[in-house]
Amino acid sequence: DVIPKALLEATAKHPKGKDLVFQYGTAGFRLKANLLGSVVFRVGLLAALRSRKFNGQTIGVMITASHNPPEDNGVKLVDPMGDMLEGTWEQYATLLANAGNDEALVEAYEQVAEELKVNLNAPARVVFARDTRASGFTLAAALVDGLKALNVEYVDFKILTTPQLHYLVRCINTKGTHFEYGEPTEQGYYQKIATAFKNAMADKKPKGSVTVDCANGVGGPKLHEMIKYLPPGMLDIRVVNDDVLKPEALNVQCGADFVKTQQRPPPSSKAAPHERHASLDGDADRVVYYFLDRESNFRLLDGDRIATLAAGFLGNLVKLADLSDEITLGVVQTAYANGASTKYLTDVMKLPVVCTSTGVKHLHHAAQRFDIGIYFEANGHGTVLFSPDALKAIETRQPKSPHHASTLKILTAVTNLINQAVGDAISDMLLAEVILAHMEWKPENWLATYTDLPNRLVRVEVRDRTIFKATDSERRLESPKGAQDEIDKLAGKFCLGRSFARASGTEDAVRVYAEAATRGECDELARGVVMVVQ
Ligand code: 16G
Ligand code: ZN
Repeated sequence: DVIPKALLEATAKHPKGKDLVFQYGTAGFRLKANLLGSVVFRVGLLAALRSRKFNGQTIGVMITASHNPPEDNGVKLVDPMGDMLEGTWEQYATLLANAGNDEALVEAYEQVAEELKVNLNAPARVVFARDTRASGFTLAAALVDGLKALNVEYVDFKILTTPQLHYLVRCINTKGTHFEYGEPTEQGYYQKIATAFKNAMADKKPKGSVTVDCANGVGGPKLHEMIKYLPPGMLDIRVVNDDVLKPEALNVQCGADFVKTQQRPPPSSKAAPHERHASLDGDADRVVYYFLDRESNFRLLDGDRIATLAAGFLGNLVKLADLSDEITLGVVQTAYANGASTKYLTDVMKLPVVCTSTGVKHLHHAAQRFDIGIYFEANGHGTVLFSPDALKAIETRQPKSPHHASTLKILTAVTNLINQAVGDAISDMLLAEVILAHMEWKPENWLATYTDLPNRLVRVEVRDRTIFKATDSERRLESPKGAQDEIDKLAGKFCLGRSFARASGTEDAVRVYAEAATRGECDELARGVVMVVQ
C-alpha cells in the first residue's frame, strides 16, 4: 500500500518525544512548543480522515496557544461548519498523538480509519493558520508533512486570528448553498463585518474612543486591517499592545487573561477615568472591557457583562421587530458566571438561562437550542447564534412602518456582525460598541445594570486531579466522596455563598471558585473550599 509507506517516511521526520503523554483537551493540544512537532504532524492525519469522512468537506487546523505564554503552542481542529471538533473524535486525536513509534502510528491510523469507516479514496481538504508565535512556522511545516503524506489538498492561510480561520472554514463549506456564509478570504471577513458594523450602527455614532489591548498577539495586525474597512471617522479605535515583532511580549502583562485574572489594568495602560478599554487575548477569540471610575478604581466588564448587554439589546430589537412570538432568546453561561449576572438575566430580564460545563463547545451546543442563543464565558469567550428559523423570520418579516423597517435592518446587520462560527473578539468588540452607541451608554451605565458579587478563583495544586469528577455542569463534585457535602456546608454559612471545585481541562490543577455577599465572606469561603480540595 502506498499510503503506509509515505506515512512511515514522513513520520520518521517527526518522532514522538519519549515518555510524553498528550491529551486533546478543552481547546485541543497545548504544551511547550518544542514538544509539539509530532502532535501537529499527527493532527494533520486526523484532519485528513475527518475531511474524507465528510467526503472532502474542508477541515481547519489552527496552531495557537491562545493566552498561554510565548514559549507554548497548541493545535486544534475546526469542523466543517466552523465550530470546534465534534467531541467523539477527540479520543482519536489523543490516540494518534500517543502512538509510541512510527509503526505504531501507522497502525493507529489504520485502526482509526477502519473504526470510523473512512473511505480513504475520498478527497481530503484542509486549511490551516497560526497565530504570531515564533514556533508557528515550524509547526505548520510539520502539519504540511502530515497532509502531504496522505495526499490532502491544503491551503496555508499563514497568520490569522482563531475566529478568522473558523470563519473561512464555514465560508468554504457553505459556498454555493443556501447557508452561504461569506467570501472565503481574509478580505471577505473584513468586508462582511465592516459592512454589518456600519448598518448596525445605523444613524448612531459612538461617543469617545475605545482603546484595544491586543496582548501583543495576532489581534493587533488584524484589527489594524479591520479598521481600514470600517467607515472612516465612525469609531475612534486606538490599538495598543500590538507589537508582534517581539514574540516574547505575547500575553505578557497585558491582554484579556491578564486583566481578568489580575483584576487590574496592564502596567503599560495609560487609561484615564471613564474611557472605554477592551482587551483581547493572544489569538483574538476572547474580549473583556474595563474602565477606571471617577476614583480611578479598576472596573471590569467581563463576558457576563457582554452577555447581558447583548441579551438586553437583542431582546429589545426582537420585540420592536414584532418577532417575540416567533423567536426564542436564551443565554448560556458556565458555573463561573457571577451569580449576580444570572440573577439579573433571570429575574430582571426574564430570560431563560442555561448552565453548561466549561469550554466553548459545550456552550455553543446549548446555545443552538435557542433561536437566538447568547453564550459567553466570564473570561470573554463567546458569541451569539441565530437559528435558520430566526434568520428566515427576520428576513421575511414585512415592515409595517419606517421605524419597523429600520429595526429589521439593524437586526439583520447584527446577525452579520456576530461571528456565527465561534466567539470572535474583534466582532464581539464591534457588537459591544454598536450596542453602547444605541443605548447612549458610558461604561458606568453598563456597569450599573447590576452589581457583581465579590468572587475569588484559586488554582490548587493537587496530587492527582483526575480523582475530581464533576457533575451538574461542573457545579458539584461526585468524587472524591464527601467533598461536595463539605463544600455545601461551607457555602451555607455565608450570605449568597456559592462555591465549586473542578479539575482544570488545560492545566494540572484544580480550580476553586467562590462568591458571597461580601469580600471577606467570599475569601473565607474560598479558603475553606481550598482546604477541602487539598
Ligand atoms: C479552554 C477553553 C475555554 C475555557 C478554558 C478553561 C475553548 C476554545 N477554550 O481555554 O473556553 O474557559 O479552557 O480552562 O474552549 P480550565 O479548564 O483550565 O479552567
Ligand atoms: Zn484564545
